[in-house]
Amino acid sequence: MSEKAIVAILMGSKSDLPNLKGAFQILSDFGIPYTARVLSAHRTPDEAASFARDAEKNGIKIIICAAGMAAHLAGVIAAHSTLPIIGIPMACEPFNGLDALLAMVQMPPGIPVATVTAGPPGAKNAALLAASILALSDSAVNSKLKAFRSKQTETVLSADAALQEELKAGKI
Ligand code: RP5
Repeated sequence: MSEKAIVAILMGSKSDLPNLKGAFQILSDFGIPYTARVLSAHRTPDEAASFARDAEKNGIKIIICAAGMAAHLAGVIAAHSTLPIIGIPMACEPFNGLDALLAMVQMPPGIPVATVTAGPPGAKNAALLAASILALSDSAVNSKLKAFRSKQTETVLSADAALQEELKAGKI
């Protein structure tokens, strides 16, 4: 995206990127300018802290952080910024994301991280949550969010209608 980014997606490793495609897609679909960085709480602690400290003055409004294992990225970013921070636990072996979920969700009172579920579904919800926050003050994003919900409802209702037809026809 060339427009000035207002959402930043941080990932603890480039290996997280394939699981984050849904977040990029939703931000693109909603016309929300974003940027992305590989920054690690453990492997690049200084760069991660400095990104967090400068984010607000650089025009970032929301930071999404994806990390696996001992997933401290979202918490460290939240420690250095008062922007809304959304955490996505990544599923890694051997504990499949439960480790990252607990590391991310168990923030001490005073430094919140809005943690979504692990993996690709969490990535989509992180972007939708960012859109909901932005929709409070951006009517274009608000309209897109409402259209997204309507379309989703239609998709489920048409799947239900198809299921009823299959039941009636004795196919199930
Ligand atoms: C975390 O460790 C990353 O966010 C990633 O989910 C996990 C494994 O990283 P790599 O060893 O693949 O770089 O910090």
